[in-house]
Amino acid sequence: MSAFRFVHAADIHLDSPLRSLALRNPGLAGMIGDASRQVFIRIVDLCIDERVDALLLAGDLYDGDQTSMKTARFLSEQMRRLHAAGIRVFIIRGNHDALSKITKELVFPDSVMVFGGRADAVEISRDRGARPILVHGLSFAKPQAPESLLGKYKPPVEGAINIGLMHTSLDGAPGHDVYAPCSTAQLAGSGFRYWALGHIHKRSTTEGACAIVMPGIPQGRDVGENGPKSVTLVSVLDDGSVSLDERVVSMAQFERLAVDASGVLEWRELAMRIESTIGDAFDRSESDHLVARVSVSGATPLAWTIRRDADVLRTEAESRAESIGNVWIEKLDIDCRKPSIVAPADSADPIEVLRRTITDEIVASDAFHAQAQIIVDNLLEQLPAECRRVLAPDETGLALLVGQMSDEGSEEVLARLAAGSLDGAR
Ligand SMILES: [Mn+2]
Repeated sequence: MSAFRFVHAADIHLDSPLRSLALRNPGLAGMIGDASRQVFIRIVDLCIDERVDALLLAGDLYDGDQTSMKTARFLSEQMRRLHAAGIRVFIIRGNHDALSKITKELVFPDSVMVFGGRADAVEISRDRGARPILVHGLSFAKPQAPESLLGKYKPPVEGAINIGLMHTSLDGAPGHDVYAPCSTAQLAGSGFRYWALGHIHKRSTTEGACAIVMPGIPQGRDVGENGPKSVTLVSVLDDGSVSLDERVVSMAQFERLAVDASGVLEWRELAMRIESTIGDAFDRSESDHLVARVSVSGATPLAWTIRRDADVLRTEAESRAESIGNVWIEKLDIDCRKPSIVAPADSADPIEVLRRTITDEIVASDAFHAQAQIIVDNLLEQLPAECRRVLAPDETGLALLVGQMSDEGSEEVLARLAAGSLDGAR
């Protein structure tokens, strides 16, 4: 039985501008900046290595309409590689590249089909006796598509295997713009065998009489697009059976990593916990590079020192990441607190005596409250109204804020006094 095999990818966002976070580290910025191209080369390599019949690109191949001629030249080169290997390419435009001049002006080899703003269907030429296969597509003509595009597609050809490319936000997610909305139930009932979707950057698949695949972005661009990223290698047999094979292609994967600093007494120990956390994550990573957002939290006597020397800790984490190799620290967040010490009420430790004085006599006093209130009022006055509303939504909120600031302030003063003895631990 003859098989029709293709790679389905979407949302390549070629040469997508960097999001601010990666810019701090020029090496990281360079790697991520180049990643969308490297990943596209990998997708083309995969097509050639697997000797597939076609590559389907379901929208947002470019990030915007201001794409440079360098991007155009790069893309032409990759299209020529596919052409030389006898692999057809089917492209639709999405909301990001609806207006892109490149897809309109570039002359691609005739093995590359860019669908226009009116639905079309192309029959694949196959061996004699093989079941007919049609590839349907429709591009966004404008960056907006508030209504479903499903009704605009040509009806599926009966007896044939119909494959459709569509850029859609599906049922949509609250708070996100709607693009060519339609439900998976509507797609499933369309009579198509496979829907090659694009737009949502997170992978999802529905199998059954109609396979509906959203491959997701093949290279994450920030920590919001975390984890390994992939394309789908699809095989369709004449009996209508479809098999999906997810192939990871991401160069770098973003991950949020939590480091538990609970009970850590020495700086060295903390650095080791960070190193083992990122080392384990790198071992699990399916991409060449790991870009980590590290959050250090927990109760430790080092809490104050960690906060004071956050830059030193970041440098420490970066150098450990560098020694592992191909690991990058995108950001280091700190949320450590001092362990609550339950000292006997009659403890003679001078810091404990001071703590009792601060909490029981000073912070609890009306005079302190009146003074704190004046300081907070002065500070609030200097803030924009929207910040004031967040910090002190109402009178109770303000009282809570003052209480919380007083507690944190007291802890910090006490930590400063206690920290002297621990500084040597670094
Ligand atoms: Mn899109």
